Amino acid sequence: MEGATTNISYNVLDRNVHERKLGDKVAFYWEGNEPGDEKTVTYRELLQQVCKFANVLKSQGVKKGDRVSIYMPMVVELVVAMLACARIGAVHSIVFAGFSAESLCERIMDSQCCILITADGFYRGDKLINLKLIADEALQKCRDKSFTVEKCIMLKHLTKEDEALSGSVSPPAKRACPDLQQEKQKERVRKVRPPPQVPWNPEIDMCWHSLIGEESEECDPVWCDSEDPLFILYTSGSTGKPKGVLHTVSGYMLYTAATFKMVFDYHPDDVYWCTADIGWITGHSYITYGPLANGATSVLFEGLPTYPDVSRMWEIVDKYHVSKFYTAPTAIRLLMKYGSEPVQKYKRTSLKILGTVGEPINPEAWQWYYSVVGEKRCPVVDTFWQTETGGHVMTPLPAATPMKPGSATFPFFGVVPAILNESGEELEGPSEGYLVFKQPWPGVMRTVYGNHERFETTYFKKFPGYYVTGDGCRRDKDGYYWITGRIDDMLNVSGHLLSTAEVESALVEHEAVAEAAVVGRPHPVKGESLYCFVTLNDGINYNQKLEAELKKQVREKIGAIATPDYIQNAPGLPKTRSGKIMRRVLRKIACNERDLGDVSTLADSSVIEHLFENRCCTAV
Ligand code: 7RM
Repeated sequence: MEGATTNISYNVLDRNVHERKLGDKVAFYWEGNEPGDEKTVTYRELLQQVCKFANVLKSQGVKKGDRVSIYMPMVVELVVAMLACARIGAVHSIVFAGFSAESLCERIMDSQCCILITADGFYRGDKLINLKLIADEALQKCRDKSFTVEKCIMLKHLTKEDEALSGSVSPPAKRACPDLQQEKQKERVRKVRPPPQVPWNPEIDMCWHSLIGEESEECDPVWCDSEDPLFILYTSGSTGKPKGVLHTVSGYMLYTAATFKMVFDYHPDDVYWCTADIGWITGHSYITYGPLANGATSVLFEGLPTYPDVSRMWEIVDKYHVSKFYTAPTAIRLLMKYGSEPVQKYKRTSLKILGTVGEPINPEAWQWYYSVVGEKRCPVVDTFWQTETGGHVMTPLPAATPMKPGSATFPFFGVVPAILNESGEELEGPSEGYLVFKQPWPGVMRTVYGNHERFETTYFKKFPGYYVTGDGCRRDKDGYYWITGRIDDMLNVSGHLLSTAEVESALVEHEAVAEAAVVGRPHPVKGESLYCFVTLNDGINYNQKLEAELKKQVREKIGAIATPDYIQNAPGLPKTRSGKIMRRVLRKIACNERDLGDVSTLADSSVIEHLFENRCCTAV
């Protein structure tokens, strides 16, 4: 579509309001961390807010092509900020609000952002995150490395809009008529919660609400070329330096709109809920762009699946009558640990389709999701895709594709997969090897920001003529594709290539096991031996009998070759903030190597020490 012009914010907002007459339709039901803290935003209101904030960005000198760094919690204003960038042709670079100052600094500098948009702070469960404090630390780190960001816009999310901040010189914000019910609710929340620490530098810092108060509710979209950049999103690379994945306007727009519509079988009366954070690609594609392009109504959830209790998800499903629900295997396995009772406390009769993304889902977790959550009424769409692919590339179409638990089934329209062996030969029929794609599709990334060579070497060099996903894959006799996990996570035991997913799945099938992670540990004879970490279900104790049962189970399911050499009881596993198990770190623990490399994406570092202390020294 090169040479064509468009604007994605126009397509997801103006068209819905003016042409499709969806102005009064709810775009988002925002549900806060605290039950009862809620807000509804219609398409018309979203358009107005986006225009106002786009005008703010223009007033601050932001122009087409400029990069804007966004570091915000899961609030409606995060969507507003990203769409405001898109409206004026600026390139957003969202950094997940769980990242450290160091990570934020690295990403700001790599993309040379001219402005940072953040918030005072937010709560995740009981934990206060002082976002502005971290953002300031990041900007200081940038300055120390001779990169200065001169402007920072801060949303007051935990502080009242007209509440003064220490050192603040901003005038009280003008504001619309407050909704009393909402204000009362916020009051309640604020009382029991200590306020965030908000450092303030009047030379740099500006308040979101005082800025928008001045601006008009109209802002013409800036027309962009089809291939103009839309956003940069960082994804971790094998070298430790994150890659700035760059997506462009119209291919990404078309692809997220089409996959959302077909994979979730979108209907106008749906209430759709994707539990991902907008800081990840899943949130970009399937909270913001895909659903809005279809004029859908979504739930935008700020909190945690376990707060205030492990029923929260199902409570929200009933509250908003959610019909399409999209989450990650890690969340399913987490909730599975607590059994079916917290799920069955709620009706869930509105649910029609369940989706998963992020990791291979083990058949055990799939069955629980399908039978307990969906009561065998709802097709499960296991969607395989990557930050790089922009949208779903391997996925069932609900109720049309016969499912196999744990398989992402077949390619989406226009995607042509192949399985290659180590020498780059295409394998036919049932086979296992590298998953590659043979032709581009609209949503594929266009470059690594500022490093096109890295783009070529990472994805196109190993097997010239193919896009290399980096994932292993098996095709069965019926032509179904089974993602076996990242190629670098494969094990080679006595010359047999084993996927970690296979062994983990066999372990999780045992009723005592909630989650498992398997890594290779060098072995003088076998090449690699299997070191398994297992997280047990609530209330179960680890003992030798269980250990023997687990060994037996894997041997029976896969074969003697896969018999675990070591099994370690692991109450917690090292995971990225998006919930993927960091097997690279576990490999180091298995070998007792303390140099863990880059752990900036690690969600909770306290689990590491515990795992080191309880290492298995002798084979089971
Ligand atoms: C959307 C997202 C990409 C990696 C990918 C895979 C793994 C994602 C599935 C999956 C098996 C799935 N983007 N992955 N979805 N593996 N089945 N349905 O997660 O860039 O953060 O990660 O995630 O390894 O390469 S991502």
